Amino acid sequence: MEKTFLMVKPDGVQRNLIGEIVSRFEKKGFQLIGAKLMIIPAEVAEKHYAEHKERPFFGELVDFITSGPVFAMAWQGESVIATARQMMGSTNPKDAAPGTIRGDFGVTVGKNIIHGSDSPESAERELGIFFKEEELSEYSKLVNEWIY
Ligand code: DAT
Ligand code: MG
Repeated sequence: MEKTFLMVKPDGVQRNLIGEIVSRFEKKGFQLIGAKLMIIPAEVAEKHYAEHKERPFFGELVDFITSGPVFAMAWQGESVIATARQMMGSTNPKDAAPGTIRGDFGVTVGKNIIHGSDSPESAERELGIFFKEEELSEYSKLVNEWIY
């Protein structure tokens, strides 16, 4: 089953949106297989966002993501990578559709509430950065028979 890495950013944690965000993915039918509240060390943030190293906002992005605890999560489900991105909405909340997480709760691109892996390659890479193998729980849920 496909897995993805999702993370409530420091703004989402401070704004008490962890429960709301977890609830959306649970209600959708995806399965939580790992989670932790953590303050990201700067080196880990730089590694996570390495693809943006040359962008003018890189410094701000690293400062922001390390500015307070994040809620890092591993989720599992059919097409969870692409579907979670749709549920998050566009990167800039001003372009994100109502009903999406960024559309409902964000205002500016710098504080857009949630991160989600954008491809199978980045999901594998990011899950590897944030979780050890033994921190992910493989388990079956009876409700899956009513989803799949
Ligand atoms: P996404 O988070 O939707 O995958 P991304 O990978 O292009 O978007 O960028 C990573 C984060 O960097 C994004 O969530 C917010 C920040 N960011 C992106 N573009 C920005 C910009 N033009 N100015 C400031 N921050 C930006
Ligand atoms: Mg991205």
